Amino acid sequence: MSFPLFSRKATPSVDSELVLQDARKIISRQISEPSRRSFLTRSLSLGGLALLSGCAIDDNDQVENVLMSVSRWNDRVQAALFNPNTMAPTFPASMITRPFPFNAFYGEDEAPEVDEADYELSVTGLVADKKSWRLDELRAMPQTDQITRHICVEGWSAIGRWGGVRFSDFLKRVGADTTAKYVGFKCADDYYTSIDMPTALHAQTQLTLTYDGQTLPRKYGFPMKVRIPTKLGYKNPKHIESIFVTNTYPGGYWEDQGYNWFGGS
Ligand SMILES: Nc1nc2c(c(=O)[nH]1)N[C@H]1C(S)=C(S)[C@@H](COP(=O)(O)O)O[C@H]1N2
Ligand SMILES: [Mo]
Repeated sequence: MSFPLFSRKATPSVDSELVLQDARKIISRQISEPSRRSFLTRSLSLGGLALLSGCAIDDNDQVENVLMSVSRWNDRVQAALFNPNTMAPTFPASMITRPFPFNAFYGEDEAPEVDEADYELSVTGLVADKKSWRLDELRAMPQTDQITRHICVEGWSAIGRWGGVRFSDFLKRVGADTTAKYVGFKCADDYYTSIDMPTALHAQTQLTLTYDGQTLPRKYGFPMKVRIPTKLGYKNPKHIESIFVTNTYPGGYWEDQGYNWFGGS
């Protein structure tokens, strides 16, 4: 995938204008409100970048650190701008993308095969009820439905229909400490990611059990995924085996390789 801010440059010396261009790009990509965006990108200077990161920009290692700290700074800006009452757009059934694309860090035939009979979702960390969940117990909870757009940073987006349990209902049911900072996810394919608590409690964040009215197919994350239409594709974990609530930053598979952690869409 191409995430310009984190592309490694072959040249040993640093072109400060390029660093700034990259930083401006990531900021404008991640801040959707036009006036704030143009203010932030116009006012960003190399000195400002150095100030944000607390270090001088004179070699490539430093640049990596600076870019990483710009990304963490971006997390804070995005968290501050996130409005829990703003809904992601929804669409009519006629606009559903068929076939819906598959994506993972491997090919489609390598998607994990999880056996429903053996499946147990573990729920740990800052929750009152640490019991494990079976699929039929999740199906017995009140279900919701959404037709929303999934946006992948690799350059595609698609509209799909997902059904399942409102994630805030689930968090309440397990007695999650909703003042905690993070909810983390571990998946059957060694993928992992984490989200901020306000996003976990957002009305459209869904513990997803169906795709297009059918049991969630293997390629789209059987037995369970979490659908978060306010976030980019890589923050929508499939094949989830464990959910935990924590105040310790859990990172993520792509986030630990430089993708922005907040990852708002
Ligand atoms: N477990 C798991 N979840 C994952 C991924 C993955 O590789 N493994 N890839 C992410 C990325 S980058 C995208 S775009 C979406 C793709 O979901 P889809 O196959 O339903 O389109 O899954 C996300 N969740
Ligand atoms: Mo993606």
